[in-house]
Amino acid sequence: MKLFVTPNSPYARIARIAAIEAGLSDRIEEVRVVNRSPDSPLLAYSPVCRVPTLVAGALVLGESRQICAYFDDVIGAARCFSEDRAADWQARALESVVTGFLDGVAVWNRELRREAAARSAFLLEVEARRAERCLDHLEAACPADPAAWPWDFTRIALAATLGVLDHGLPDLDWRQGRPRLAAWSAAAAARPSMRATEPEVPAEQPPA
Ligand SMILES: N[C@@H](CCC(=O)N[C@@H](CS)C(=O)NCC(=O)O)C(=O)O
Repeated sequence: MKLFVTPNSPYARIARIAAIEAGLSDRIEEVRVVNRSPDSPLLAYSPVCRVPTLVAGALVLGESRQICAYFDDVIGAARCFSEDRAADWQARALESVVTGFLDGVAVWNRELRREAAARSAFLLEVEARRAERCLDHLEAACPADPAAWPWDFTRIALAATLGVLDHGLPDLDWRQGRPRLAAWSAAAAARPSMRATEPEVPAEQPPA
């Protein structure tokens, strides 16, 4: 299998973490691409041309969530989604907060990487407020014991999102007043899969 990634994409990081946690590293060739490059090798597979994209034989699968589900359901190697999840709407509700948080942070981070004159102050304000609301919601949902949260798609996506804040928006003191989330994040960051996928590009360079 080929997994198309960039080193700095939080979405690609979700799939990379899930692959490592599932013990699939030996079966997956990570192909690094440059987003929006007119000669990206990913264009040969996907008209969408975003990372992550998984190529497994004739299957070309985009979307981090779909790729994690493939590792669970088809490869049978991951536990990104619990088996009784079908009826667990509270779990789905939390997942939807996390993925919305990630989408907002990705927009915010991308906007900050534009030249100062091209940035939209309105967009930056909207995303800053969305992030603060999501962080407060997640602090309230976070258990006192970090180990009480399973390491699943929702939590992997949350860890990747907090990684963007730490890497791309280092002046945002998101841990202030959020001790549970801070403790959970510290525990998550220590996992080998998290350490192996830390963003590599310095924050001042354009995101990949
Ligand atoms: N919903 C998608 C989002 C993927 C995404 O937006 N990836 C970005 C990198 S962070 C990308 O490939 N952008 C390239 C482009 O838009 O051309 C997922 O969960 O995988």
